[in-house]
Amino acid sequence: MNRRLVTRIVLAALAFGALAILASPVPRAQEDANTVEIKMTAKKYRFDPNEITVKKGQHVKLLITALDRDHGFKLEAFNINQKLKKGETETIEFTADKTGTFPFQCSEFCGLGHGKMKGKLVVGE
Ligand SMILES: [Cu+2]
Repeated sequence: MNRRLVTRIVLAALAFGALAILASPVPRAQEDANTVEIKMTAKKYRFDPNEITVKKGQHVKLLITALDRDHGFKLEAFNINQKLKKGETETIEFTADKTGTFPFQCSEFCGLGHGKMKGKLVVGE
């Protein structure tokens, strides 16, 4: 083997190694440890669960599925107003960066009980 060939093989191996590193999933342990994932359903006229408790600083991931028709999820304190399409699961993410009790409600008129379709988010220390 001549020197040039050896150099090429070494470079190819390095490139392959770099690619393997780039292609491997980036560890997100820090984010994952601080992320709380909550599955919810929405149907006339109720969110289930309708009370969510998290800790301040947590990254909240709500997976909400509207079961019977379109609904909406409005959490004003965190500037969230997401339409929920029937049969689809929407992912809503935010960081609970303040403590308190914050109401949420359906934001898509869904019938006579629409005004009562609400719940609350409790962010504790
Ligand atoms: Cu509604």
